[in-house]
Amino acid sequence: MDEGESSSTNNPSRPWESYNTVFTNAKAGMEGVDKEKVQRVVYEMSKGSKYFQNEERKEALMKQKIEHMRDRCAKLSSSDLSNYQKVVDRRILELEATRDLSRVWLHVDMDAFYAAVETLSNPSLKGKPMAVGGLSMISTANYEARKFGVRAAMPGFIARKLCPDLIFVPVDFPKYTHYSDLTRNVFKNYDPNFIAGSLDEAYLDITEVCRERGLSGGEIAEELRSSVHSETGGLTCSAGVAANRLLAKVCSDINKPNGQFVLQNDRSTVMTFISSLPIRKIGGIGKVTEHILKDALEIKTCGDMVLKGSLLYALFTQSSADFFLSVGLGLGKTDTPEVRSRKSISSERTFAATGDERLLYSKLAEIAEMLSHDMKKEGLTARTLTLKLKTASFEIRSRAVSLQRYTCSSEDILKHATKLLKAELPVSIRLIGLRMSQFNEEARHSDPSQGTITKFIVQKGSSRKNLDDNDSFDLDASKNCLGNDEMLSLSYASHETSYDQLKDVVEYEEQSVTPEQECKKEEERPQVLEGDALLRKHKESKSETSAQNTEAVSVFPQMEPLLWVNGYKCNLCGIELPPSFVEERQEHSDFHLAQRLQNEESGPSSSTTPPSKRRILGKEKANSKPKKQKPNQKDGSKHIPIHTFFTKSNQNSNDETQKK
Ligand code: DCP
Ligand code: MG
Repeated sequence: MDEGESSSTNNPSRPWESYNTVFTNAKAGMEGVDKEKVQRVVYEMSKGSKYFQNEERKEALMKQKIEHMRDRCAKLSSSDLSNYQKVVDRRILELEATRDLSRVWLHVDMDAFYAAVETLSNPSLKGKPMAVGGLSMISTANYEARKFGVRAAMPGFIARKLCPDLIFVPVDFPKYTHYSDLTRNVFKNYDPNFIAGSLDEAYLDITEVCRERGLSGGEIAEELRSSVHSETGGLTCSAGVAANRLLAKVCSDINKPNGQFVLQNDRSTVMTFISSLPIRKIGGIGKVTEHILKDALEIKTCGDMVLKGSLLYALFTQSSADFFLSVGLGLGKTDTPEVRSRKSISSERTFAATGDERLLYSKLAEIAEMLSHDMKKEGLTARTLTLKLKTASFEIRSRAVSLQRYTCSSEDILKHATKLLKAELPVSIRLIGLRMSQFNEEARHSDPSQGTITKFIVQKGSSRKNLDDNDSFDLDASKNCLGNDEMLSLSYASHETSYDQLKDVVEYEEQSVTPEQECKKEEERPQVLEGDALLRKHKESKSETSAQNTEAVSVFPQMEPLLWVNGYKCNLCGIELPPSFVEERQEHSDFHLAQRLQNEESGPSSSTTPPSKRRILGKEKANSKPKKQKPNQKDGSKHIPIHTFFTKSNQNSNDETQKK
C-alpha cells in the first residue's frame, strides 16, 4: 500500500535509484508499474538539466535535514523521552476529547478528469493511452497510460519514452470548467455548502441528507456518483465517506477509478484503518516530511506517529507534533462550511518556462480573466492583489499591491498585475499566479460564512486546538490537500482557482517553514515567511511602478519585514499563528501589508528609501536581478533534452501539443 519513495540507496552504478522525483510517485492506476524503469528513464532524460540540478539541491538539503534530525534524536536521553511521553499522553486525552463521530463527510474526486473530459469529446480516444498536455508537460494521463508510468506533471517527452504510443491532447481549460460546473450542480443537491477543492474534487457534509432520506453514507455516495455520470454524459468519479474530511479524502483514493470506500464512524474502525496507513497518504505530508519521518525517526505509518509521539514532541514544534498526533488518531475537521472563513481567492497557471514578454502578458491576461470570473461567481470584491511568479530556476517571488478600491474586474486586476509583472522583467517564468485578498468588509459582514480579519486573528490566533487536517484541495498533484510537497517538483499546466490553501502550502514546504525546518532548534531564530516575500525585493522595482501608479497605493515601501518570532509569533503585532496555519499566515501578512500601505497613503511616502537587504529562507537569489533570457527556441523534435524545456524562452502552448 505504501506508494511513497523508498530511502535513497546511493549505489553509484545505479544513480537513478536515488533520484526521486514526483514523476516516480505512484498515483491511482499505477500499481504494478515498473518503478525502477520509470526512475531510470526519468533520470536519464533529465540528467544535467536545471530541473535535475534543482532536484539534486533539494535532495542534498533533505539529506542534511535527516542527518540533523538523527543527531538530535540520538542526543535525547531516556528521561527526556519519558517526560515527552507524559506530554503525549496528556495531548492524546485532549485530542480525544475533540473527536467528533457525529458527522458524515464525503470526498469526491473525478477520475482522470481532464483526460476523461477529452475522451468524452472524442470517443476514439477510449481505451488508448493518452495524456492531456504537451511535450513539455502533461496535466494528467488516463488509466491506460498510467500503466506505463505516465502521470501528471511529467514532461511529455519523458512520458512518450515510457509509452511510445501515447496520444497527446492539448489542454482546454474552459471545457474542464464547464464539466466541473456540471459536477458542482450535482454536489449542491447533497450539500449546498459543499467545499470545492480543485476543479475536480469537493468535500460534502452529507450528515443531513443521510438523516433526512434514511440512507447510509455509502448509498448517498453511490447515488451521487451515478448522478455525476448522467449529468456529465459519462464522467466517472470516486468517493470516500468517513467521519471527517481528512479521512474522507484518503478513502476516496482507495477504490479509484469509479469506486468508493466507506469508513464506518466508530473509533475502533478508524483507529484500525489509520494505524496501518502509510504517512504519505495524508494530505500535508509530502516528500520531505515523509523522508524525515521515515529515515530519521522510522515513522512509516500513521500509527507510528502515536507510538513515537514522544520523539515528535521532542523534535518538532507543538503545532506540528499536534498535527502528527491528530493524524495518528484519525482526527480531522468536521466543522460545517458555514463557519469557514474565506481569506483570499487565487488563480494560477504553470507552463513551460518562457521569457517571451508578449506570451507572459497574455498568460497574465488569461489568469486575470479567470480570477475575475471566479470572484464574480462568488460575489467577491477585494483590494490586495498579489502576483506570484515561479522563475525558470524555480525561485518563487511574490509581489503585492493594495488598491484604492475594492474590485473584481478583470481590467483592474490586469492593469495592476501588469505593472507588478513589468517590474520583474526580463525573467524567464514557469508559473504565474494572481491572488486577491482583503475582501470588502461589508460583504464579509453580510456573509455569515466569512469572518473578519480581526475575528480570525482573535479566534484562530488564540486557539491551539484548531488542528489542521489539511483537507483542502488540490495539491497533490492535485490536490493533495495541504501541503503535499510532491508539488515541490511539479510544473504542471493547470488552471485552478482556489482558496489558497494548497498552493500556499506548496510554497510553505518549498521555501519557508516546513515541519522539519520548524523543529525546535530553529525556533530560536526568527523566520521570514513566504508571505513576507511580498515585502521583499520591491526595492528593486522600477520607480515607475510607484511614481506612475495613480490608483494603486505605492507598492512595497521600505518596511520592517514580518517575522514569525520563535516560529509562531508575529513580530509586528504579537499574534501567534502556528506554522500549520499557512493560509491564515498569508492572510495575516497581507493584512499588515495593506495596513502599512494605508498608513503610507496618509503619511509621507518612504518608497524612495533605498532597500535594505533581507534574508528570505531558501531563496538565496531572491534579490538578484534575473539575467536576460536567451533567444527563443522552438521545440518539437523527438529527443529533446529536458533542459530545453525548462530554459527555452518562447513556448507557445500550441507548440507543446501534438497528436499522434
Ligand atoms: N492536474 C494538473 N496537474 C497536476 C495534477 C492535476 O493539471 N500535476 C489537473 C489534471 C487533472 C485534474 O487536475 O485531471 C485533477 O487532478 P487529479 O489529481 O484528481 O488527477 P486526475 O483526476 O487526472 O486523476 P485521478 O483519477 O487520479 O483523480
Ligand atoms: Mg481526480
